Amino acid sequence: MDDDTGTIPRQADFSAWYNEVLWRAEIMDVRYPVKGLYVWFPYGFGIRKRVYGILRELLDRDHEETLFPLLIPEHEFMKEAEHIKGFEDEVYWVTHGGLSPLDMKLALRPTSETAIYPMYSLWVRSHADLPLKLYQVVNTFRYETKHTRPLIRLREITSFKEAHTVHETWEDAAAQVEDAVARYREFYDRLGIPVLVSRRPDWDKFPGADYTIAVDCVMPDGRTLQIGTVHHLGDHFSRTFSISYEDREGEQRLAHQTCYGISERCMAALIAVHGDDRGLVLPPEVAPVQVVVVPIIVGKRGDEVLEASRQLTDDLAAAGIRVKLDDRDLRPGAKYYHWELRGVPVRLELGPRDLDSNVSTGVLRTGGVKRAVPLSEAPRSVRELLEEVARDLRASADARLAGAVASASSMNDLAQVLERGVAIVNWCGGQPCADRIEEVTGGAVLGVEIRSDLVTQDEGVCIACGKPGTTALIGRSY
Ligand code: A5A
Ligand code: ZN
Repeated sequence: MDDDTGTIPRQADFSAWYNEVLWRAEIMDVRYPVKGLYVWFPYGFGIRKRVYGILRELLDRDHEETLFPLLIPEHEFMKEAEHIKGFEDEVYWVTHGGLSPLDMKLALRPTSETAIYPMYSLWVRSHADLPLKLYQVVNTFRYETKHTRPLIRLREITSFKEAHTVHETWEDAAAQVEDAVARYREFYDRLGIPVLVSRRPDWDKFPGADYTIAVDCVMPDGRTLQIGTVHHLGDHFSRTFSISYEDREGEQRLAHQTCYGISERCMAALIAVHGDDRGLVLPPEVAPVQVVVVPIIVGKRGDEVLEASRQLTDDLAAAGIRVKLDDRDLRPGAKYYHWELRGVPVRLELGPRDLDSNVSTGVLRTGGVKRAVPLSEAPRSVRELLEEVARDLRASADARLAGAVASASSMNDLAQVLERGVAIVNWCGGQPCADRIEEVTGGAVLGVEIRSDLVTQDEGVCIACGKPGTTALIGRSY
């Protein structure tokens, strides 16, 4: 991969920055010859593996992982009317086996409700089987017609984590929705990504849901990205797919369901929210390389420096830190650039002068002063530096989000706020007003019942019609 030095200004042109970083930091190769399909480079996949490790860890507390088929028979896919309406123009169909037309068309799953629920109908018998909480991490296919972008809008989503739960009552399912939202919040906390949570307007909810709670983040250009959704499915699907259970009194009852999903958009958020003009900046927990050791070999003491660098690398590795010794025959500056681009949280430089003081010089990817790392207790000292990077990352992401959210009380205000972020307005809840807001300002109603410390919920008049309204979040979204 080419490794020219030079910065990539993020603020000036976020889209250009994003594409450049995906390529140069070896996250995705966009040259695959099918639109909307992209290839993971091993380095990008190494980050993904750790990010999804966190997601699995959080879900494994009380869910079980499973795996359902990719192909869904047409007659199952076509059962739930709203669901079909929502997805029919996005489905890829398999129509042939070799040269023979299939007698039953098969859908490539755009999501797996209609693959999973016929089986749930067989599995759920009694209240003792509930709650049922399963998830899978799979590829799904959506024939997206909007502009496709790596990790953001894909036609093959490669990392679709979808959970599907079954409960006795509507209230139990509602409680599961809250639980899932809390779990997603925790997931994004671990990645240092601050989020805005809100309830989507009815016309924007998942096809076949009672309501949808969405998790959004704000990208550096001020546009929002939906990075997770949690749906209360009520009994829409349990009616259609006959998912019922015998209650404690021996009565047959319809079950209530939820589902919730996160895709590799979480990787897009990770890259975009933390990155800077030098490239990626990775939270230590998900960095494939947490520390790079760079020997500064000048003059006669090269062997000595190299030997000490090897020892330092071994000590850190033995303590379970993901460390790499960069002993390539390159200028130190070129090595710094290489690892900064790839987001490595801590760099340790070791030269003759460091050696004389029995230290290595620690440099944080998030900036700030250099720190002396005593060679005699390097693992402890480096762990502190890694924690500092995680704290720095979170603090600057929080500050940027706070700077991107502002209230607006007129359409003019709103248009201005939307130029650099998201707006808090009062809105009557009517679709005509949402449409007008979009026409005039380009911003869409993201949601109501916003859950964020940055937003206080109150009553006021609708920004579009002047009738009574409640707090709503407006944004331009990806
Ligand atoms: N069965 C439920 C979980 C479902 O499909 N929900 S969803 O349609 O809202 O998708 C879940 C999440 O996947 C979305 O919140 C969004 O973050 C992500 N997503 C949806 N379409 C995507 C696409 N084409 N490319 C990348 N991510 C996508
Ligand atoms: Zn209104």
